Amino acid sequence: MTVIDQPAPGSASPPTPPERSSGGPIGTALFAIGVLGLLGLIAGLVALAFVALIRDDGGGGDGASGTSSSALDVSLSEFAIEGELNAPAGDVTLNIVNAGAIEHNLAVRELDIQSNNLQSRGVDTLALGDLDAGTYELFCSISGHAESGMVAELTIGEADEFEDADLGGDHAGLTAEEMDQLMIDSMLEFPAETEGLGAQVMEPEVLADGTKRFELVAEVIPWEVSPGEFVEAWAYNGQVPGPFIKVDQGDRVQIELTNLTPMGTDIHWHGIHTPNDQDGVSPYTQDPISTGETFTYEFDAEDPAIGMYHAHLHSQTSVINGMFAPFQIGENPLPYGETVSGVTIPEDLVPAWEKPMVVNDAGTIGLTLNGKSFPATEPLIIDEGEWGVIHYYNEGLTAHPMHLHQFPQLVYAKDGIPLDYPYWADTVNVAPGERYSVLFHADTVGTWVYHCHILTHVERAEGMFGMVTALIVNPKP
Ligand SMILES: [Cu+2]
Repeated sequence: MTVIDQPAPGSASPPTPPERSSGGPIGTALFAIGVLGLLGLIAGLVALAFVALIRDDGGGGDGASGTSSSALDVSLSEFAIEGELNAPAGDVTLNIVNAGAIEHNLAVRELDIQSNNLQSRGVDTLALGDLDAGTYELFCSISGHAESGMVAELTIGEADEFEDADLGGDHAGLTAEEMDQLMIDSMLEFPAETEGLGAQVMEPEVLADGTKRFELVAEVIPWEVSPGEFVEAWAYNGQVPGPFIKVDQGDRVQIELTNLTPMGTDIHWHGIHTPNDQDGVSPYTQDPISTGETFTYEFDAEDPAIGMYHAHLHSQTSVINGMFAPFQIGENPLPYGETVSGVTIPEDLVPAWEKPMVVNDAGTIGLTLNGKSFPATEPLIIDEGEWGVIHYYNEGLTAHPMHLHQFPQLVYAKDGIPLDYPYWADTVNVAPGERYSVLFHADTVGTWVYHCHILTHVERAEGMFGMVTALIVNPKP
């Protein structure tokens, strides 16, 4: 636990300080992130100590081998087998979850047994029986999956190797100090540059009759989700999230989609009023747009909306893999002049900026904010005293409680519909399909962590990742 005694950044050098290009505010951010990580680490170490106690109890503490019992969590995805792949000799059970988008299973070559075939999010338990020390090959037996990367080694050690602090997971054998360092190093990488930026506002072509025309191409592309980690994204115009389409109320809108993905598709305008034949739900309202085909949507942007667009056909593959984007009609009215829980929103408020925050948690994109995983997530930067507006959009499979340190968020619209009674919250839970619009007042200088509060969505043994960024409040210029 040497990290507790570490001086605050700036007052002394932390052990093996990484090179950094940014200065003071980031330092504060890192300290704040460090506190968050530290809390997680402490919780983790307490849990590990507890596990160690149970193991001592079960093993009798007399060095007897073969009496240990381990349950290991193993996760399947495209195309990897990850999780706890170490255990002492003894009875071993695998708790398997398919965290991927397509069907997988888990087989053990030396034992000639395998789990059921699991659909996405499916779970199974595989009892391996009493295992001797050695290595065992795990693989997915579905054709082509092992060759694509779904192979892993399960290491079973001598029972007494595990009597001391066992940090579990892929890091058995690392000391607590080494585990601290992994976490700290991962956090000091923020903010990291990656290729590609999603949700960029798209300029329309304006036709002679005033119609605003947008062209979209859906295709599978390499997408750098975190530094050096490229995934096969299903993207509109090479972006995840796809281009941000903004139009005015009363506009005639035309959107041409060319499908270069391997499966049929369509676009549903989520939260947008359209004629039924433009709702984008093949085969009910149109034929699927096959690979290589083009289809043009056209409708009047009647009502103000904070909406989204995404594929509807094969959504469990295409949407979670990246085919989602924000769509806005008109201006969204702020609660000007209203007093909410004692705080008055200025009559003449002009926010410094208004930003989309699209959350996802599945498919090839995984746990991300605007298509990027920490440390590649974009820091939000604002001057002291300014107000900011964030629109949340959930295109994933589970809810995310989005927690902004220091500044309460005024929830003033739900799914683009202004609330008669806005409310303040420091954590806003955003379920799949939902949008929340929030306003905050950046009245305190510093770098403030901003993250999903499901802690496994922001940390793993290797360090911080996923749904974390920071709000950087600079002193008034
Ligand atoms: Cu989350």
